[in-house]
Amino acid sequence: LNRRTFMAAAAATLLFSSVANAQYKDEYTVSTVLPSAFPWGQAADKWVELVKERSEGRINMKIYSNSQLVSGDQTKEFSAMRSGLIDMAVGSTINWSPQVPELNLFSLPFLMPDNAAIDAITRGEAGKAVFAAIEKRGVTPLAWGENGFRELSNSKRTISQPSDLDGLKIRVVGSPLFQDTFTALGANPTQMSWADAKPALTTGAVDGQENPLSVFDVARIDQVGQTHLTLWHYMADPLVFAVSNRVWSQFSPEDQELLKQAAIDAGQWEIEKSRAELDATLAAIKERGVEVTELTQEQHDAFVAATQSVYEKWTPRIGEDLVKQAQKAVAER
Ligand code: X2X
Repeated sequence: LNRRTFMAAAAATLLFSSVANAQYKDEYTVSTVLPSAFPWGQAADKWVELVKERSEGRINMKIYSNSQLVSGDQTKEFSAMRSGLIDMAVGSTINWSPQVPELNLFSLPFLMPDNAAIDAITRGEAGKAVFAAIEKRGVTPLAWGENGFRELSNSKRTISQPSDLDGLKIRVVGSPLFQDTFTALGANPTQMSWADAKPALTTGAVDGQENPLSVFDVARIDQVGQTHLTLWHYMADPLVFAVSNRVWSQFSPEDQELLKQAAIDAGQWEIEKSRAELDATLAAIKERGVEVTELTQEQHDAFVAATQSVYEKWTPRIGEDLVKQAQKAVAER
């Protein structure tokens, strides 16, 4: 061996061994808001299980639910992942929207009338643009899941038109967009974490809340006086399976692919499962005596008209092109 060949071989060996021995953590943290009793938690469980199986135990992930890694403040989850405090998460677009304004897209009232509309956005160009926006802010998105269409409940009265919301105190989630939606409808919105929501409903500090039927059902929201439920399908929050960029770059390309495919499979599984369970969930809720209101077309249109100001204010923040792209995808679904 001449000297030059030797040096090249040594460098190659060094490079190879540094990749092959890349120090993986014994365990990766996965943050969720909702635990295993909910479809959301089950999505994370499935991801962890598939990764463990397919990596033959090389990659281990541990779920920390109830936003415990961010002391219950779900709106801090994205920042914690970006800074590497959390390795991975299955998170709601709502909770990450304070850091990724593009995620407010899904919260625009009545943008997505049905499941096909959600899919048209997430599986199309708009979905890609949203993923690019997440990535740009330090987190690698891998796949979509679903929390579900968020329906409105309250302890006071039947809600079938915007004026029925007049003065009602409604607990809302993370993004200021929700303040605007409920203010436009004449309600009195209060932003609080999921951890604080049930106590606030119990004491009557708030009159109402909005969440998917699966959450209403499993969390037994009917037991804290929420006896009126309006199926208005005003928005749905997709879930995103994601990894902190700091952690992502430490995985070999093969393991990145493994993590991604497992997330795609877990997401698909969870989306199908939670959609399939919806009818039974609604039946169970009715069985418990909750008054369920469905809107006529005319009533629905009144809610759409009453929330137009949200589009005017938020379209520039989300991005004009992205909103148009999404609306086109929905129209052509
Ligand atoms: O806080 C909520 O309402 C929940 C559980 O649905 C979310 O994290 C968006």
